[in-house]
Amino acid sequence: MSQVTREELKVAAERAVLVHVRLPDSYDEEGDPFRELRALTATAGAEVVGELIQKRRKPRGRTYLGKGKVEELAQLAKATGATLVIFDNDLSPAQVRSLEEVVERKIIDRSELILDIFANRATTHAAKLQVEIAQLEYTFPRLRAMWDHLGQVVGGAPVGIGTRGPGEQQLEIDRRIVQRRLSQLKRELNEIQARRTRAVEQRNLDHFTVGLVGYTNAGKSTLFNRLTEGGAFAHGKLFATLGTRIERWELGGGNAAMLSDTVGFIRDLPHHLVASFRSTLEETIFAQLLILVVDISDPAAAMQLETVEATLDEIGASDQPRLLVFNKVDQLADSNDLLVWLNRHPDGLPISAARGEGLEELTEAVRTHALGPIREVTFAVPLREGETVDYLEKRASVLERDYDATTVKLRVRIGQRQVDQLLTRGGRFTIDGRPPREAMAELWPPAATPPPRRVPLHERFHS
Ligand SMILES: Nc1nc2c(ncn2[C@@H]2O[C@H](COP(=O)(O)OP(=O)(O)OP(=O)(O)O)[C@@H](O)[C@H]2O)c(=O)[nH]1
Ligand SMILES: [Mg+2]
Repeated sequence: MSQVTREELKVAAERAVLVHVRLPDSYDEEGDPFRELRALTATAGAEVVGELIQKRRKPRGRTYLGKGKVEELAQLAKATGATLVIFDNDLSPAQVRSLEEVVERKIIDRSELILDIFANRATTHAAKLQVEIAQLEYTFPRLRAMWDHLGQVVGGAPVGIGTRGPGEQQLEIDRRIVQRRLSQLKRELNEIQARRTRAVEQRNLDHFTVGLVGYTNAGKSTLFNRLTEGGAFAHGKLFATLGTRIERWELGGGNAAMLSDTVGFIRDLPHHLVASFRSTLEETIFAQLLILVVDISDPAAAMQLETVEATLDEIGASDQPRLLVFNKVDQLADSNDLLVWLNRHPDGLPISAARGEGLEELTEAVRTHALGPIREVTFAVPLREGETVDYLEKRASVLERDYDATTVKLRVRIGQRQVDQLLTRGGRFTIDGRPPREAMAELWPPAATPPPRRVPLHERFHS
């Protein structure tokens, strides 16, 4: 590719040909196999000038595509004035090199494209660190392959998709320096990670915590903003959110939860990216309740839900109760679609985050989770236990009050988790005339509500 100069690789000038190789086990997007890749390409800021598809039983070793198809690709790239070819499939560094030799264009794969988007979006120190690690591990070997035979490209850092971001100054330097840089970054990230783990554990003690999770573009940030007036960045582009935001969510009746919004998931999320984004994800996925947001107006919604569930399991967030939310019901092409979804998941809650519909039901469902099973009981509290009386008056619904000189008796409807909280705070009282633990064992028999399995976070992540 002797004629390519750095000037032609400018971001704004990036013109991309998309390639999709359909393998027997690859995800089959009905009708339009390029839909998601096109959206990712647009998010990265490139223009799609051509598309090429091939069905194969397995990838061809050296070039992934068949021999004839590679030629076809080279011609298509030339005819359309493409500067870049983006594969929907992941390529090995050797495949990138072989393809670039024939096609004479920069070749990147889906993982690199996603990394590039992350690199552009990263604003916080932690996010930049995480992206740089992933880039050094994934993109660097591929860039070396490319620059090796692009020997005439001189000076400065490479530009264009797949080469941008916080790691760009490092990409042209020696492998040994890269290794050193990597260990330094990882050390720094480990420190952040340990600090965050402690913060998450503390928050889970102090509050009821709820995490929003879902495929990218499902509407998590829009919902977050609705519920908390939180001001998260919501946008019709993929990966609008890269950091985690946490805000207070008023559940009514004096109860609140801490709600967090984080990075969206995507199918085939690059392995290195998942690894390095763990500490960001951790703030959300280890909340006491997860809200899974699905955009059911998306034709690929079923695959997206599957991806989210698989990713959660993979990263160790499989213990928390989950609440399924069907978002964007206002945008459904066919209202029967909602019935189909409800049929499959009778517990799913239909909402429209954009229009603010269904949010009361959602809040109610979360309140039920936060409070635990409700019972009607009589508390006897010494009057000097002002805090306990205060808590009951504000947080439980009081049905009757009966004061004498030293004690107040309150008939209340109260949730198991609230009584737990009172005990954790060291409150002294009786329930139905008995010591609280004894009364609780009967009111909420352990068999009916198994205690959540509590594996310390650092054991799940830092083993
Ligand atoms: N029609 C409709 N559009 C919605 C609804 N909720 C969100 N959107 C739109 O969907 C797009 C994505 O919304 P976000 O809230 O940014 O999605 P997200 O899940 O936070 O996305 P990431 O941060 O990329 O993971 C935006 O253009 C929103 O306006 C809804 O209920 N109905
Ligand atoms: Mg978001």
